[in-house]
Amino acid sequence: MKVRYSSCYFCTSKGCAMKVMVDGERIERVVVDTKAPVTPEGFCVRPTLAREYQEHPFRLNYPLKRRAERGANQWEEISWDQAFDEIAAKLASIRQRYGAESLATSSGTGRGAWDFAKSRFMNLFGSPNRFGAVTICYGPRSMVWFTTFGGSVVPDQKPDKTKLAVLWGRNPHEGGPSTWHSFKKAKQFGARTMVVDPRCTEPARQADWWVQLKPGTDAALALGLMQVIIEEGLYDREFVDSHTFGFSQLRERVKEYPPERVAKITGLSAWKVRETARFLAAHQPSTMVIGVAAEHSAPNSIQSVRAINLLFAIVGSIDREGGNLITGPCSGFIPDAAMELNHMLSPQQRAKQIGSDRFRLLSYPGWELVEEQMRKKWGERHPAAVYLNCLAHAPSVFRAMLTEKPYPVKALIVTASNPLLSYPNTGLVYKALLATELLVTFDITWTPTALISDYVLPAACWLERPDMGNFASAGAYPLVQIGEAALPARVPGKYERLNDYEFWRGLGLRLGQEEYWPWETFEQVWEYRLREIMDRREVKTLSEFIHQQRWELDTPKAGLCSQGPLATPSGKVELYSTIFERLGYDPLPDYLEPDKLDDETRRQYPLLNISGCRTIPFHHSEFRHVQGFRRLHPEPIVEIHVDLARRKGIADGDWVWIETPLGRVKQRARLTTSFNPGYISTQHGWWFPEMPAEQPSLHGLWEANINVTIDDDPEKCDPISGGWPLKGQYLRCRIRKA
Ligand SMILES: Nc1nc2c(c(=O)[nH]1)N[C@H]1C(S)=C(S)[C@@H](COP(=O)(O)OP(=O)(O)OC[C@H]3O[C@@H](n4cnc5c(=O)[nH]c(N)nc54)[C@H](O)[C@@H]3O)O[C@H]1N2
Ligand SMILES: Nc1nc2c(c(=O)[nH]1)N[C@H]1C(S)=C(S)[C@@H](COP(=O)(O)OP(=O)(O)OC[C@H]3O[C@@H](n4cnc5c(=O)[nH]c(N)nc54)[C@H](O)[C@@H]3O)O[C@H]1N2
Ligand SMILES: [Mo]
Repeated sequence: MKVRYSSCYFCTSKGCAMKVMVDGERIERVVVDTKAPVTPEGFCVRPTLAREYQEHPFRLNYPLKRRAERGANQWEEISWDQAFDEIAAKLASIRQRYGAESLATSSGTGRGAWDFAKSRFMNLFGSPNRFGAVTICYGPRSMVWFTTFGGSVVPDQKPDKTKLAVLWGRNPHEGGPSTWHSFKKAKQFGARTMVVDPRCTEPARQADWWVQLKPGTDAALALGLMQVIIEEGLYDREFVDSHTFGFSQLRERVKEYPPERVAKITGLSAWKVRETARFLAAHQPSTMVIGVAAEHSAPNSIQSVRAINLLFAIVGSIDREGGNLITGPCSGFIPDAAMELNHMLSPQQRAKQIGSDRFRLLSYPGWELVEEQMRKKWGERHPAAVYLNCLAHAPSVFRAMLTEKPYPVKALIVTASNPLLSYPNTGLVYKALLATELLVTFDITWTPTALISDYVLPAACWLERPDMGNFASAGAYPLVQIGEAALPARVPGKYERLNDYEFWRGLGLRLGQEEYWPWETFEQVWEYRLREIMDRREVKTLSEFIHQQRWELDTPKAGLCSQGPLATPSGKVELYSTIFERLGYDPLPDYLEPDKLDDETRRQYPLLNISGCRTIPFHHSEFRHVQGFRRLHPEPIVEIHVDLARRKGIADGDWVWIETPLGRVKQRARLTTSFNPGYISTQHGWWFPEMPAEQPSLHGLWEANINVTIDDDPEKCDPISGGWPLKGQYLRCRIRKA
């Protein structure tokens, strides 16, 4: 039996260190590599199910080509050479007829540190139309951090320093083992804890201070807290005076948010707003972990994230030991941005990025302004990768597929995402995908999206490739931690899978990109990117590096603000964002009313739907096919307040229709008292591999998938980032017993 040191990607972004015991081509056992710095820091159920997942009959093994109409589930097995040759020929023809911009790609949440390869391919191909989940997940946070602080922001929890740990719209009990363990540790060493969440989650139950605001009103709350803190003189004067830009303008803006007004918007009492402000200011430094809820709550996604960050800045918890640190890449490492070949995409092609004229922050106009600042500090090796911070607007791309406006989008390559489950307005996404001339899905397993594709290609999973956490590889944190493949991706007679790097390279080689893909394998890429660090340690190969010590850390320190200008236009923490101003947006945070709702809709669909709260063990639409996972959570659940349920004649365990003007789906009721009767909480990502694969079922795509009911109308998207609403005040619905 051998021990392999791998990076787990059963969830998103971190690449937790695992030790995989292998016997030939089989996994014996997976355990956490507790010596490494990035781990779940406690129990995580998913790695225990690695063998069932890796060997599952639902996995894709060889390239497949459709041999009947889309969705008929009839396939011909072909070689990788044939697949690449045919797809490349079709792409070349589409580029010739419609222009390079008619190729789009869809990405999900970060599931490996190979995203740079997609940007590289697309830059060389000539298309700016990479779109994906980061528009509503991490991208907004990241752009707010870059424009405000000139770097990423990470919590720096320390037993002797941290006075308060805050979870803001984040439930790590279900969705982030290491954050959950940090939260419990903070309690143990005597820090106070605070949770901002409309639902009484496990962290909320355990917190010293729980703020149960109305969904989608975080911007108003944060502005109101700043109003009290400034008016009562509770802010960190020294930090504000020395290191921030625009405090006087911010002070004027927050005057519009006295506790009484904020109370009306958030559903809290004015007393609670005041006491929350005092509690926060009295316990500094505090760490802040912001979840995805704010980013999902258009029209206030960006405004909320900005407001929360400014709140933590003025109380003095940013750039402070025990609070939160401003960070960047590890010295000696080549981060993703420097691997993307962004200079290869011409200004003319950049200007064609769909949605970038309207949503300018997380697309080329905003990214270019940020990149200029980043280069001043880090040169080429900066953390603003385009795959994280510069995207086409997904709902607008789907509309372009259907209407050819602003121009035709004829081909889509889907990698590590499942658009029929993860984007809202499934009906429209479905029609858009069917309207393409070429649809390619490159995934680890079968998915409903794969079933309607022209080519379905088998991807290596984390056990079958060397990899590093996304944050590290993007340069958001000065730590690199890497893992090796535990198992081969190709076993003659059984399967032939490629990892995502090999996939993009394979396609690139057939489209005249030979000179830009010098590294044949993903291992060679890592050796190139880690070379300086490896030379410092005098190791030659990736394998030696990993077996000696698989990580390198430049411990980030507080005090960056005093060491010279930050990577922002003013060189300071921009409470007033000059980049927002240049983009034509409000440079100060504000609370926007969801004014795209008419009274009739409000009356007919009175309930707010908090969609997609995380549940163990699933990761979005994944793992529904794996019995070990499914037994833990067999069915989709909608949580309903007992009073609402009584009014509707719904009992615990009943099937319930969730309806909107777009459609209806069914989930099973679980009665609760943990939130207000005006809301329900629905799960996302549900499909049923046990149901028929062929159209129209597509494995039960239309049964319980909450995104069937959610609108993605660009009018209701965040006006700055374009983020589509998945939570917040635009998510209205009604329910009845099925
Ligand atoms: N209603 C609602 N919708 C939501 C959310 C919500 O809260 N509510 N959450 C949103 C958020 S935050 C996100 S991030 C998105 C997630 O959106 P997606 O990332 O599209 O979600 P998944 O369903 O996990 O799809 C990922 C697919 O990638 C495949 N995969 C995993 N690893 C790899 C790999 O290494 N290579 C390749 N090629 N494929 C791989 C998996 O098998 C799976 O089919 O969903 C969003 N959708
Ligand atoms: N098990 C599991 N873990 C995951 C994932 C998964 O699919 N499954 N996905 C991963 C991904 S890609 C992401 S983005 C993260 C997301 O991780 P989280 O950010 O923790 O995601 P959620 O569970 O959707 O939402 C957190 C909380 O926000 C609350 N909330 C809803 N609306 C509001 C609001 O308007 N304001 C505030 N303040 N709170 C609100 C919800 O009640 C919920 O408790 O999880 C990651 N971890
Ligand atoms: Mo996400």
